Amino acid sequence: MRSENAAPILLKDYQPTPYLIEKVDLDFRLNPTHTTVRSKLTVRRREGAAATAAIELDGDDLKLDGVCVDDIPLAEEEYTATPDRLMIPAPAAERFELTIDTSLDPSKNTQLMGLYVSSGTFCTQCEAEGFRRITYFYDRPDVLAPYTTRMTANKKAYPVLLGNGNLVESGDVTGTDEHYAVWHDPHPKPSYLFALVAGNLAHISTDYTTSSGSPVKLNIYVEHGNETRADWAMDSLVRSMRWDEQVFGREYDLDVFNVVAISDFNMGAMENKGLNIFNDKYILADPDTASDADYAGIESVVAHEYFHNWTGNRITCRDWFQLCLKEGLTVFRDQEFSADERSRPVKRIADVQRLKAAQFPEDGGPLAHPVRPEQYKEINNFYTATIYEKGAELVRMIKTLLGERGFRKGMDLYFERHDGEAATIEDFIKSFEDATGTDLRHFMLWYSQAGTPTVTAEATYDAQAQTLTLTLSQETRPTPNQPQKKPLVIPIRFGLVAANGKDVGYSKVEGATVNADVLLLNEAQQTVVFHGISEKPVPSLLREFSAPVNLRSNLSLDDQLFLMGRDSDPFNRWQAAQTVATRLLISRSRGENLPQEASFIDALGEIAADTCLDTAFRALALQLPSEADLAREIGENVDPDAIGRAHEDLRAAIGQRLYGYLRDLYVELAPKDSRFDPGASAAGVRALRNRLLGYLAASGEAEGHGLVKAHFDSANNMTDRLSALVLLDHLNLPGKTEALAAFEARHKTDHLAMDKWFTVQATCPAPGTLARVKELTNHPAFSWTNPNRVRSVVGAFCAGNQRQFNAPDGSGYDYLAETTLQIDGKNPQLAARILNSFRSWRSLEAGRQEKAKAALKSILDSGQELSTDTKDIAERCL
Ligand code: 0A1
Ligand code: ZN
Repeated sequence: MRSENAAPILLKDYQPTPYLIEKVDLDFRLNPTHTTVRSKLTVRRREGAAATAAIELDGDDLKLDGVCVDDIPLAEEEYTATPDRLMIPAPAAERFELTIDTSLDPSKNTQLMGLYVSSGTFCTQCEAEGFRRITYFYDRPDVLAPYTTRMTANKKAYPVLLGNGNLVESGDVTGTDEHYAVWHDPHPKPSYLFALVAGNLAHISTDYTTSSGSPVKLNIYVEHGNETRADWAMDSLVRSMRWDEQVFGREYDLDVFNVVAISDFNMGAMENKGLNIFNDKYILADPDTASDADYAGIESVVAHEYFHNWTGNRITCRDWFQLCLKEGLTVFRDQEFSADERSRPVKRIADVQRLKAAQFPEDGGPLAHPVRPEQYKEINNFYTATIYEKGAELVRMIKTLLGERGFRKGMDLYFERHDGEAATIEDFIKSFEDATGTDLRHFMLWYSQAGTPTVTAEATYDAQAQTLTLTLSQETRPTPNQPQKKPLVIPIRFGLVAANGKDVGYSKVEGATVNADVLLLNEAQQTVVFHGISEKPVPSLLREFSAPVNLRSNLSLDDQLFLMGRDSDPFNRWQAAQTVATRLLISRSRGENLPQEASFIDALGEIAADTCLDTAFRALALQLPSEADLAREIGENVDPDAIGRAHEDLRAAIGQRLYGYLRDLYVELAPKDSRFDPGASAAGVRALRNRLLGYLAASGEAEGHGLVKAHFDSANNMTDRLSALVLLDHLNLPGKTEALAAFEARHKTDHLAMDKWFTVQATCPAPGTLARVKELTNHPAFSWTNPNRVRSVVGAFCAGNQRQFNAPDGSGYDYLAETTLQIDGKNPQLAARILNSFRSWRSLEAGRQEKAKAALKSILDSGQELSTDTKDIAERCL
């Protein structure tokens, strides 16, 4: 485990390596407890580098068995080796072959970085710095080389041997029970994209032909018996490949594309060249075990990893500070893919919900950092919502600023210029500037300035002058290391909505640049006047959520109710409903009821029944902001119990006022036959029906409670079964115990379904949940070494249970501190990630703040040696 007290790594210190690696040849002899690796590197001194320059390679926990230069073993005094460094002072030749032998014990690798064993299968994870746990190397993204990988393993135990690139040779090792395979990847790549897999796996295959006619074999490898559960992932892969050809003009570039599902994985999936490795959660699906959210998640993660082939692999990052270059861009691409495959407004709402739930709190707390950070202590801690989701928002804003055609021209130029290179954000932005002749210098500030801007808008209408004046201002609060903030370029998509719901035109505008329906706010304060407006409109601002900002406006609740019913932009209809609900809920949490509540509930009823709207959209519009959303909106002195009560009360009020109406709609929407269709429109109907059921359950009506149990008992798919189970458990409805037992009995051998059963219980808002969480960690299906299990119990409790994690006695905080310490010794990445649940502690009321702070301190003061990952998060949180 890395646990050094190192100084931070700084962007401004970037230096290229003095040597280049022209070619990498790896030879693995795979054995679970003793694997040997021979790495032969063709090394050349970089032009201009001093002849005296040492070659200094990275390692992590390595055991060196020998080093040769041009096949001659080096004597011990000719190099220095520690587990984390290999240094050869000034090699005499300009070009030479360096051979390094290391040996590993993959069975003991609990960090799941480097080479490890998951359910008997050898697999690797090298991003960001895992390759150095296999062999000494320049383990950094700007050192690119073609790789050849040879693997030898027992044929019976490991019949499948996979590597990057194309298979060039395979066969039996005569006279032994072993076989071998040689894979060659001709595309130069950095070490973080290296991968191998060896195991006894089943697979499904499809033949794909690229738009220019090249045949590609697509394979998805899973554990035996799971083959049919990979069909949806394969379908998603084929659609992603076609979409990237059509929308970005990007084709696949090898003879084979392999995907492997693994059950022990720290993250979602990994884009290794030609050999993507996935957390099995993002591959396996069938109606009985996967919810609609899982189907959508698989589609987007499969697409994401595939899209990395161009944005990440063909063009990679110069250094890890540029991580958003591949991640923000690839998230943007996968979001656009899902928007095209499903409903664009629904996808946009879901993405914004995720951004606000995950990124806004990060940007507003002690872990805030720029989309392109300037320093880090532990790169693993920078795979964040800011790099990914806010990074995607920046790409989306570039598209909004340049328009569809300008954006595509810029992307084409970026691919043309930088293919085969390790690039920077400057290179990316320059491609757009050069392709369109636009100056994006001011836009660069979005990459370097952390924090979520708050945009304030005040509208006043002058009937006599027929003008609408918008007074706009922006402010970004200080974040760690950035006390002073500058005004950003903020594209605000807008419309001025007349009483009939149509956007009104205007004759001219003063005070801001407006291109079509996009207004540019680029100063701290701007007064914008629209002329020639004959009736008082209601401004609909930030349509489609055109910038990642908090918008505050002087629109009344009645104006918001109007937009909720009439805006032509579906995103802002949803947003208006959220804004009204937020105000009602916050008032309720302070013991006041606003008079607009009844109108709001009636407006929800209208949306519920409006068949002109997409069903998935109706389901989203009927969803109240979460308890966490409300805590974020309140921002300080937060009392999660008061928020929880307000939430429960408003749900009950909606259920009661609309009971008969929603029940009839619920009955009307019942599926006509029992066939399961995972497509977006059938999923939309399920989402709406389950939302209605939620209100019927919250109403307190005995009939509603009965419907929930019947819904559970008759469910023929996971979405319906799980929705009903959540209601039974969280509202403590009759039938809860039987339902939990029935679910467990049905799914006890399926770890992904059991994760849902764990999470339902861990997120129950009732007192007693922490005790239940502790019990669940002793359940036979639970394991402390599997990240999915830990996240489904501990992670779900800490990140998804506002009331019980934040229990006023501090018990939730103490539990998180203890479990972090317990996990840290085995899997630092996992420990650090769950510790992120402390990131908003400063916004709580004083009593809870004190308890949270003490728990955080207890981690640093425990006397236990901490990983760099956990120490970094704990220190920054404090
Ligand atoms: N590049 C991957 C994310 C990823 C990062 C680090 C990992 O190490 C455990 C694994 C995966 C992606 O964006 O999908
Ligand atoms: Zn990614």
